[in-house]
Amino acid sequence: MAHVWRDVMAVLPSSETESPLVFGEVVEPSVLAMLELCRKELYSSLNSSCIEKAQVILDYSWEKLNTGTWRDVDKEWRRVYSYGCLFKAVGTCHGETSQDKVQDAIKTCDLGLLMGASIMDNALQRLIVVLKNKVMVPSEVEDSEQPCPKKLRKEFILRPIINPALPVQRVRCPALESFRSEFLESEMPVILEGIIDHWPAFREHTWSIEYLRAVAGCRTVPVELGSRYTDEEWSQKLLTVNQFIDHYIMGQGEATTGYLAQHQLFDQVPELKEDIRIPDYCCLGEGDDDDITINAWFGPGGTISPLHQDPEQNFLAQVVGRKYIRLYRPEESENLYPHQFELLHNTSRVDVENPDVVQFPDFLNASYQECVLEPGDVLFIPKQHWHYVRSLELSFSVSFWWS
Ligand SMILES: O=C(O)CCC(=O)C(=O)O
Repeated sequence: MAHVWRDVMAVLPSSETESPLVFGEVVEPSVLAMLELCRKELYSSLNSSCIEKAQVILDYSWEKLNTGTWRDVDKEWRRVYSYGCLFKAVGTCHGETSQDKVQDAIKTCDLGLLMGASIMDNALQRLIVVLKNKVMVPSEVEDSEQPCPKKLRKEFILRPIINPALPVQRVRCPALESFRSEFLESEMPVILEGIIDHWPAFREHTWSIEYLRAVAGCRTVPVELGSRYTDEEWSQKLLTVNQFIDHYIMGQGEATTGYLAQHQLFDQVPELKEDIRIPDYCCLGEGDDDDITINAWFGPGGTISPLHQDPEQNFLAQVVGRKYIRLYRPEESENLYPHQFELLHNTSRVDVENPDVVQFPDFLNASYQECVLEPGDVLFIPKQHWHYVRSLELSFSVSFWWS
């Protein structure tokens, strides 16, 4: 793997002095001294000792990131963590490099992107662009390691029977004003048709497993494991997108359900963000585009998001596959038996499609609407509306939370 080091170093300024390390006083002088030493060794190609120091910085700042609530973590510690990741990733690429080393360096950068804060003109993201070009593309890996073609994991998926008396209305490209008066102001769910057909995700870069592998296969992302986040055995794990697809979509021996449900995917993988557009209707909110949270929901058929409510307006855009969705108005909350604990008070205890009517008798009194969301549909879920979601096949949706 020629030129890895040269290309990687090109991401950094050409000399140490061009990248001053400046932190607020919350960061102790000893940590700053360690960072400076680490950087010095990087520029002097003393990579193994630099990696050791970077690891000390990572371990120390990791403690700070995990003390107290995330909101209260000082951003300076997130910057320190990012520097630790950057120096470690660059150091890993010195000398003889292998696919494994490059993959390790990408993972280190991803951890910095997930847990750290932006440093040096987005150096971690720029480093990933360089490293991604050094990783074997999936078809090369497949040709060399996987003689058998893989098939999608087969699930037994219950087909919903939609009650025609309780449908969600469908409207094609309504004008902004009519959307505002008929749906936003009256807090009425609606399926908007034809408003995302122009997304590159449906055209130039049709989203598929192969495409995801190509743009994000080597990227490390947090994955939810378990059928629903309310289950005891539910957990989260860091995996590459390729590992997630192999284990949870292609189902190589995995019985557990895995869901790539996260709000950082589009910041982590800008290629995917370029394939989508913020719906125009979001301009009816108060914030600007930066205030909108964009979430990715990628998983196999049968994935369930338990009945819950969110504090913001939501456009749930369906790109791949279909999803069954049940909606309850906020006034029904009492009939939906929300959890008592603070953390889950926005989530119902009822298993919507298989309710325990002895434990939750009033659930049957709650009126609801339901629909199947098809590729190209966008469901408007007004804020605080309870929603339950089950994917009917391999599915990729994008939701936009806005206020
Ligand atoms: O698609 C899903 O599984 C859940 C979507 C959701 O809960 C949301 O967008 O708020």
